[in-house]
Amino acid sequence: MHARVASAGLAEIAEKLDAGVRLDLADGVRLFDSPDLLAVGWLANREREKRHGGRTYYNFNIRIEATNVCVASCLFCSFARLKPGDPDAYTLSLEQVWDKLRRRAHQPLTEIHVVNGLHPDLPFDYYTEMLRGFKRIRPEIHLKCFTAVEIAFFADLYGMTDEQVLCALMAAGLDSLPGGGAEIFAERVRRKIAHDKCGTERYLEIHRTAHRLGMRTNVTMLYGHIETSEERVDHMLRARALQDETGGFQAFIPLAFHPDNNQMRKLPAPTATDSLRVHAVSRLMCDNIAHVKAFWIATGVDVAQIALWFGVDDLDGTVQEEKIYHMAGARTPEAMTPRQIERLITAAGREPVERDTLYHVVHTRGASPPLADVFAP
Ligand code: V47
Repeated sequence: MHARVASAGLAEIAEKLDAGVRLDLADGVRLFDSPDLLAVGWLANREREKRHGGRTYYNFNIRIEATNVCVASCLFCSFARLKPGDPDAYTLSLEQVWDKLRRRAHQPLTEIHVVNGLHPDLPFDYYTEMLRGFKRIRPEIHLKCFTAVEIAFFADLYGMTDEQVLCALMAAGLDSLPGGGAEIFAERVRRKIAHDKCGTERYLEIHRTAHRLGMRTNVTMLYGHIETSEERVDHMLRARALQDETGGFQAFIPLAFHPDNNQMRKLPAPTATDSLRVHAVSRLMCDNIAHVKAFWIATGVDVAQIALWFGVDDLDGTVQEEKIYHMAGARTPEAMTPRQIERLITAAGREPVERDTLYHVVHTRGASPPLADVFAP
């Protein structure tokens, strides 16, 4: 074991990891409390390299937010507008939504990621037709659309079960679910920051059902607001427990809270070291979830790049036209080209791999030698 890990008081945790013994809540909290960020990162990097070596995934995707009209009033949200008539409220017509894809006919996209507000007045057909239209225009593109919170909302609004909603959307072309809407699973926090949308049990149940129906999904965690270290670790453990049951999660995605223009604007944004630590602890706790993704729009590009040595093996995608974070103060670009993403990864001493949504390799460029020891503190 590295001396630094021992002097950081993390020897017992390193031994557990060596022996394949799972970390528990107290271990996770210790990882958050340890003053030595590099020691925590070293452990996370070791787990990352065991699974992926230096490989770092990204995908060529677009984000479409078809409406920001939303009946929920989450304290962290700067994107939602409560009523269709509000000055900044918008709802795109299906033609406008499809045009976003048509305009990118020249791009070798492999994924469309759709997240919307919870609009009270649209018919269910709006969503099924949206998916059918995407498949008509580009049948080969993977559709990762609608969070579990949206699925629960559709079920309640249209008088269907969660499973019926999922099946109808799958019949229209849905391929997987994104991980949004998880926020923090602990009831204390969820009651405060997201009191009027689907609760933790239902979020997890919808992912369970999606997995049973054969879809893969992601799971997120919104960090850096009012949650404690214990609540962060509890969140990771609840995701891990469902993964033990189903194996359907592909990636765990920590999302850095952005405080501009929302009801928690008095809180400071999480710092760079907090972000690095959250990603590292996620890698260590979620031992059964293959990928830990840094959403560079949320962390900032620089932190996302450094996180490649703190447990992260995935940088999400080219994204394009992101609104949720930019309305909350993100100063990151709205898109990166595959070349820019690859340059970031290569400059970090990692090996870029373009993947599709299901982590099939699309392209590998410039394999580099094993890098396990480069990071030894
Ligand atoms: O659930 C909203 C978050 C999420 C803010 O599955 C905010 O591949 C920070 O889930 N500050 C939606 N975060 C985005 C999302 C996502 C992103 C990237 C990849 C994937 C994936 C999913 O955005 C929401 C919420 O947790 N969010 N407002 C804010 N002010």
